[in-house]
Amino acid sequence: MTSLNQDKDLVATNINHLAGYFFDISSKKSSIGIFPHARADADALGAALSLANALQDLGAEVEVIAEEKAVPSLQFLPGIQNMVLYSGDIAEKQFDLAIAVDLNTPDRLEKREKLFLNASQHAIIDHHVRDQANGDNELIYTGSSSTCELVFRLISALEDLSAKKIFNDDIAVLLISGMTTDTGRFSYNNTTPRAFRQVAWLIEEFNVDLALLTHELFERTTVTQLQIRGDVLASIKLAADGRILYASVSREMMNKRKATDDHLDYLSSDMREADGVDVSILLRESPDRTEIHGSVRSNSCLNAAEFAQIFGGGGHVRASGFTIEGMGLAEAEAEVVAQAEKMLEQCL
Ligand SMILES: [Mn+2]
Repeated sequence: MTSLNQDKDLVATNINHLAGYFFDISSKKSSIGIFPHARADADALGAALSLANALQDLGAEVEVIAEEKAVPSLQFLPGIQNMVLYSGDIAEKQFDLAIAVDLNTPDRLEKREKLFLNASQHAIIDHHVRDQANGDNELIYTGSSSTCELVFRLISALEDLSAKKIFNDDIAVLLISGMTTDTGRFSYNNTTPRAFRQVAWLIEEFNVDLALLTHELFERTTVTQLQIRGDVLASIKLAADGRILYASVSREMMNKRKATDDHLDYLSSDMREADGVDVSILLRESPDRTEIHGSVRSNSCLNAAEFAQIFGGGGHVRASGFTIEGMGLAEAEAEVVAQAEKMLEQCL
């Protein structure tokens, strides 16, 4: 797999170009819709809400349009109460500019795809792999730890252009939340020196309660979550002589505990940590049982992004996701595990 979006100088030019464009369109008081991906995480929401805060400051009318209500661990994010939940009422709205954050193909916007495409102009800010060069107003850089790291650079450029202070306490909390989660609290290989520098500066300059942020993002749990995690971990299976660890979560398992999908967050990452495991795979039935959602984590030569692409998904080299339609859980499990075995064998 190649990525055409890793050129450092090109990225700096791209950031300045996009900031100039955002500055112009905001000063015309344009209407801007910002779109995080479905089942938004802290990076997607942190990027969307901080960019909304900044562009509003520059005169734009900005709405963050979400697919669904944010999960409980993200309810503390500043500005989340102003987020608009997508409904049919706004389906025909036409924004002057629609910005996708933390995704690079509009189909990841699910129900909101049409609303996004309906806008007069479009921009994309993302750090996921895409085998296609950046188009106009597209800032896709896989060398960035997170979309929030890119949004930091954009806001910095906007401060230069506008000669005013835009960063504030809320933006600091939002950007730190995105960078902290996407880097696994600065432990994954995607962690960049730049992310450390940005976070250090934000903590220096603004009022950020790091202990509260860490509690909300990583530590808080519920009895339900502990129970469903226990059920899933007790059901894990091994393949490829223990190199693949996988689990499939049926709706019966979820319903028994009254669990929701976000209760399974980070579980595939935890599974990957078992000694000797090269790949972890977590499959779960969608609430309406029409789809199987897969989450893959790799410690090894298996490229998780390439793996997910085979099933129509995508992501990063070590972490990715996909959705399978028209297959039951058992059938999907057999296919996915067979594919992982094949790819592990090939990349030895
Ligand atoms: Mn991200």
